[in-house]
Amino acid sequence: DHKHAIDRDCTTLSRHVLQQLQSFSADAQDLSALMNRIALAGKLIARRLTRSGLVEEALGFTGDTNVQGEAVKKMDLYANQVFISAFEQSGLVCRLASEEMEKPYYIPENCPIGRYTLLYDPIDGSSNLDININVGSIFAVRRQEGEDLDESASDLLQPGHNQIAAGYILYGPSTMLVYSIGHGVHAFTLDPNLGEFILSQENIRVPDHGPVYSVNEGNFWQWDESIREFTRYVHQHQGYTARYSGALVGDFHRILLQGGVFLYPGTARKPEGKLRLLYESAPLAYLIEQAGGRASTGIQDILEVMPDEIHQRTPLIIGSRENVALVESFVQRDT
Ligand code: AHM
Ligand code: MG
Repeated sequence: DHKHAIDRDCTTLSRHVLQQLQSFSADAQDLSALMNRIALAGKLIARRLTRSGLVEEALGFTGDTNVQGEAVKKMDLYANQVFISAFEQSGLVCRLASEEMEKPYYIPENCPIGRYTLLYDPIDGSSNLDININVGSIFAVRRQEGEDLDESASDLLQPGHNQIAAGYILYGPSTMLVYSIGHGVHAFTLDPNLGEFILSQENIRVPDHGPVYSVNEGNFWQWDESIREFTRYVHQHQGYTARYSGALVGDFHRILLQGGVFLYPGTARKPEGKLRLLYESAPLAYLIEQAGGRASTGIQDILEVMPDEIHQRTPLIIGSRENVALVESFVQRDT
């Protein structure tokens, strides 16, 4: 009815954050403001993506390569800058670390009062940009420990358990923001008329088992024998189906909602796989655990991995508890 529809439309993201913390404490206000700024970044990126076929600056490469040696796209750069701009004059975030920046970026006017660090992958799945299919942004918030006066950011080298918020924005047929601040996982859909993220699914639980396995099987001969054995197993048993879009956020979103497993194992060329711990694997691991699922390297929980450096990579096996355990059983058989 009328009242119900109005109530639903009023459950905006910032209101939801406050509701969950049930307080007007400084922390609750901070987290609400943080999520609001992240949402703004998401809206700006979504706006540009919506028209990307028409705007010259939105497609193609810049001609530079990033720290990881990957060709930078114009959209990667734009999105990276949007997150920085969104946090200027916020007094919240002193530091941002992203896939596109070798070293963390400090916002001078927010330091040292900003008590939080934002870790993010501004555009994940960039190879999908030029063909107009799904991409995403991934983020995590950590409390800044100490003063970081020498700008070494060494306090960031902590396991994912230290995250206080994490989530992603999925730029698909609609734009969605999925987040957790340690009280379950919640999804919001951008209403383009309101320009607001409105609650669409609360307390998402990932099924204990799901049919989907999501992995780039083109790497088959690059994998360890244990992962080859796992894929042989799913080929030989009924009830599995393959889905892989080449963009982690979309592939993960499917698994969060419907169950199954996503994996990016190590390869002969990249023994740690491709995905980065601090701003790809750990935020999604935080979400999946909040939803009742699991994330593992094959031998260790992702949230327990102690990073050696900011851009560290890690093998990732993430999704439904039973599916993750099955992959682990193959990996651990060899050890
Ligand atoms: P990116 O952040 O440079 O876009 O790379 C990450 C992406 C993930 O979204 C996706 O899961 C993976 O790379 C796909 O890699 P591949 O093409 O090797 O299957
Ligand atoms: Mg990425």
